[in-house]
Amino acid sequence: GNNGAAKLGVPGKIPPVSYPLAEEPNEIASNISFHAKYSPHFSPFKFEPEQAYLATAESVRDRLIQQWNETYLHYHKTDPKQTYYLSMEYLQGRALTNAIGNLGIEGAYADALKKLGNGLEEIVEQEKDAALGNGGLGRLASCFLDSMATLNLPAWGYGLRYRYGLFKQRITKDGQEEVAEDWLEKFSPWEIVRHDVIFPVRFFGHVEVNPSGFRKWIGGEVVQALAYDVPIPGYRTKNTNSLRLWEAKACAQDFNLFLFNDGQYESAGQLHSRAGQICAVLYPGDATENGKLLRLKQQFFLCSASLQDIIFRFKQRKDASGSWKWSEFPKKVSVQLNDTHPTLAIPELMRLLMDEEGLGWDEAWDVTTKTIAYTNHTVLPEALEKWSQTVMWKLLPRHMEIIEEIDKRFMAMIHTSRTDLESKLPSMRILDNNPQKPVVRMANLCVVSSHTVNGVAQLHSDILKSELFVDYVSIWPSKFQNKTNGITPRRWLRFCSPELSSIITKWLNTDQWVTNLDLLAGLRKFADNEDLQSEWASAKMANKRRLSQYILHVTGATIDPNSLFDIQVKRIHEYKRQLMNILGVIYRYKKLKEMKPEEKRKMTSRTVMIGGKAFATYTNAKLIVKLVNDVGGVVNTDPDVNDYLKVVFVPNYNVSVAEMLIPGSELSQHISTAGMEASGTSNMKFALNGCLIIGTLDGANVEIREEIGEDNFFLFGARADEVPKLRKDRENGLFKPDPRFEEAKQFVKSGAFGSYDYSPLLDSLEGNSGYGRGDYFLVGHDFPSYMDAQERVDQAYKDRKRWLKMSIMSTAGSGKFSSDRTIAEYAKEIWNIQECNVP
Ligand code: B1H
Repeated sequence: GNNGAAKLGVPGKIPPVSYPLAEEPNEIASNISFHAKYSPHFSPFKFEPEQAYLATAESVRDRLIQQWNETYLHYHKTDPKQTYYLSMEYLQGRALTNAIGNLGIEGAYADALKKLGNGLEEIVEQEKDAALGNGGLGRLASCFLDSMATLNLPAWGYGLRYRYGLFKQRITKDGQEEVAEDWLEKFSPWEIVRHDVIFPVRFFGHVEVNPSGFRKWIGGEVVQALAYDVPIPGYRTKNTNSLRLWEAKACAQDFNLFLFNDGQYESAGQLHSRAGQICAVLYPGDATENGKLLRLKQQFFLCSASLQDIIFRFKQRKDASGSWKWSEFPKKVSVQLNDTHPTLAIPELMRLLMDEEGLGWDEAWDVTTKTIAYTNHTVLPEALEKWSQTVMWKLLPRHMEIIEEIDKRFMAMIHTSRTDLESKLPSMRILDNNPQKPVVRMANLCVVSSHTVNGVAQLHSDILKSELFVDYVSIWPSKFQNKTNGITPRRWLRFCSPELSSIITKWLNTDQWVTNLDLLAGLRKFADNEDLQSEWASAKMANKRRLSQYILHVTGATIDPNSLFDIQVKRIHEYKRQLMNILGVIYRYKKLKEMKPEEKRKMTSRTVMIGGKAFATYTNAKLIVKLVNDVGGVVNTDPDVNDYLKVVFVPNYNVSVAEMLIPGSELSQHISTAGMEASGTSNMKFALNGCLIIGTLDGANVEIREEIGEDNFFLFGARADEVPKLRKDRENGLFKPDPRFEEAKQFVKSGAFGSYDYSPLLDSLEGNSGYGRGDYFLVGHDFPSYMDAQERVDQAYKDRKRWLKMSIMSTAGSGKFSSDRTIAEYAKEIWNIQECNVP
């Protein structure tokens, strides 16, 4: 055990440095040149965009480090309660524009780069996305980090430093191909390796019981967790928090020199290569669980390293007696679990408190349950984590003992004080002892062991209380909360659409909306104003042109900025119903082909863009990608329809692609089967950018529609509470398909888009019942109302004034969806932390 984090690294202990942080463009330019010359990444004789980006980033990093050190010291001195956000995923995207923007030095840096012969806009394109996440859950974590820093909250993010993040998507003639994405290939300037912060993490081994009954986990394999800190600046505040990412490392003593000298090179380095596997790659599943041992190792690695670090920091704050009281721990520490992926923090905290610190069960349980809170992000059964007990006993024998004990005590509580729930116990228990495949139900462990459980949108939180966790609600009615998701207005409006931002600032006569998004409501009274409308339209047009250029560049497709830009971008999943979108497009295409020229001329011209990644083994998701590409191939080369319809598959959707697409969007589709999308967060980003939504009453759509007004939302489809009956009706042969739906499917079957075998997709829409068959996602049921809503979209778009008004009303009604609001609610109602402003 090497607990080398003993030194704090207080910046004040370092002798003063003469290194001014430049303010003025000439100084900044010289600072950038300094890095180009002395930070040894490239030859000093070359200063092309790549070198310019890295040197600029390093110059910005100097400022971040300055603020970050001050923040760390201030938190250390004032010792407030702190929050630790544990997440297996962070979808950070690019950092440069965000850092410069949050620091408020955009202008000076742009000028400095101009002096050096570069444009800020070009060099930011050099940065690779940090894609250490899959989709909404990971991006939410990143938006939360931005808000926590901006609100001056003493908070840390903890995650893993994956060598390879989410795969890069290539589109070939066979559809999606996955390629490893090497985001660290040429060094990341945004992380600071902390050789002074390193903790041992154990796997396997066994439990030893000493004569006094004291239990201890020993043996097995030990890897080291080494910290990398990513500074997270708040917007126009000194507070700069940390995202601490762990990397797994073997120790030098694990390298077998004897074997190496004997020529057995692979065996010699075996422990090193096993340690290297832990952080090698992000698990790319988005809503499916797949019981991989390596994934469980990753989860435990995150939990153990983070808790050791948290406890280490807690112990540094000794009281007057030179010691600490464990009962004080929940007054200094709050831990938030981002879904069940870091559930092992529960038994690990219990173990550390009991076996390492000597607390008894009751005391340890009290500390643990007062410290930990859990956010649920999905009700999809296949995404609810269940780990094999056999695997867990092998990998984490002591933790399994603790989990068994939690399960036993939970049952005892039911038997003594809630006999009315005894019949529910089999599904409420943490252990599912089904002899075929005994598993641990991670969500149940979280509910039983957390002080607070929250869903991510009102509808989702209601479903948690009435369905998934219904039986627990009567035991702990006040444990369950809602925290509707949010997005950071910095990245998702201020920086990604400077054009629209200036107009908003001008009409609100303040830029305070960037940190107080409710102020956007002030735009409502100008929604009919012709001057605002025309400025609004030109900003949107500028963004549409920029997007058209991008689409041309990445796909070769020419699209018309005067057409309606209709976008659906998100992970490809059957419940998100990209299939309904493309079937609607197919129907539209067929009708256009049948129309006479004068009929066609009355049609609203559309460019439909669809993008998203499919999980590599998710057959139907990959088929959807293929179908969209094939439809595009036919439609875009058909001169009969080209003035009225284009279909583009946007490859490799990620955070920076989103920053290009969303500002240029006019209509976006959020069309999941009601009850299945927990919240959605891109819906908020689109609405904030004045994009209208066509959507179902699902997730946060419900609240968005409430805020922006039902007249400004194209609603269709079944409600969540109708879904079970509709599925039953279907089983009972009561479903009559709409002729438009039949026609669209038939057109695909006829080979209009090539001879590729789409039958698994089309078959999923047929038959009687079951997940993946019998149209479980109700595409057929919702299709007619979807097409009617699309008809309303076409009509609305023809009335330019009406459309612009709706667009302004969307932005004006988006105030609630700032992650600043979400985080302020977590801070007050779950974490009980206060702001801690760095002077
Ligand atoms: C969400 C996930 C998820 N919910 C399993 N659940 C994963 C599940 O790697 N895995 O195994 C990864 C991710 N992701 C999303 O969370 C919801 O679908 C969205 O509706 C929601 O907006 C988002 C943030 O709350």
